[in-house]
Amino acid sequence: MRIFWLASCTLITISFNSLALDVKQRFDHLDKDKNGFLSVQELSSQPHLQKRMAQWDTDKDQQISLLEFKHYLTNKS
Ligand SMILES: [Ca+2]
Ligand SMILES: [Ca+2]
Repeated sequence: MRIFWLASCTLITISFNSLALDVKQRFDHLDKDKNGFLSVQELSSQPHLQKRMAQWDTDKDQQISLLEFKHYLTNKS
């Protein structure tokens, strides 16, 4: 039973890590000037996010940070 529990924990950790990696890869791909933030221009290939930027730009710096991007990917409906 304990082994089963450990195995599921490991699986959850692995899938969580791959999701995090996927987010980072997508973010880096969009961050053309590699400044660590996505500007409105850089979001031109993501019209859905670009349109809702005000909603996801929670610190209102007019850019999407990795954290904000992650929130968008995990919460968008
Ligand atoms: Ca950028
Ligand atoms: Ca922001």
